[in-house]
Amino acid sequence: MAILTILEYPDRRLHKVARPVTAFDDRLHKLVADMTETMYAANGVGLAATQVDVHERVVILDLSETRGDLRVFVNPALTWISPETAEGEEGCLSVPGIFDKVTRPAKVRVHAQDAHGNAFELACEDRLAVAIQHEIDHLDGKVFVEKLSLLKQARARAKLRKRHTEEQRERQRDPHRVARREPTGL
Ligand code: GNR
Ligand code: NI
Repeated sequence: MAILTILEYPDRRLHKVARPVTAFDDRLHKLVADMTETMYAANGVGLAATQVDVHERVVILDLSETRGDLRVFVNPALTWISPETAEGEEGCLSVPGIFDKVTRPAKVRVHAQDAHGNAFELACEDRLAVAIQHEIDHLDGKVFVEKLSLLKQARARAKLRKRHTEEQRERQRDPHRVARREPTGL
């Protein structure tokens, strides 16, 4: 297992559209294992392969308190979205330090495969509905800040660029320090 580097907005690679998975092999299982270790290390509730610069349709989620309820979604697709919407506060491991309200369909149904290729369908509401939509957006090259006003998007880019240059300076001073990481809640 390995902890992978999480891409941070603004980074063009976050806007690539991921390809469907066709082989449910050891390589896929290693990707899922590495993504799992990376998500837990970063205190995230979800992670899309896009965020670790792998442009394949793989998502993991763990919304449990105990971090012991991992769900793997390969080739996830929404098969139904509710007409009613809900507003929720979102954060993203690829947009550290930025949290804002996003409006999305309140309930969805998702069709996906597990790591062995077995198909399943899942009805999602509340935080699960928010999280799976957030992750499928990543696979389609979309980051939640793009749902905010253009002013907020510009502010987010400015804040993160500043943060990245500060981190670069800190690394020059101490090349061995580990990056700061905050939990992203949900
Ligand atoms: O850890 C995460 N928390 C979160 C909070 C509100 C809405 C969505 C999320 S997903 C995020 C992890 C992440 O960036 N996944 O892509
Ligand atoms: Ni995210």
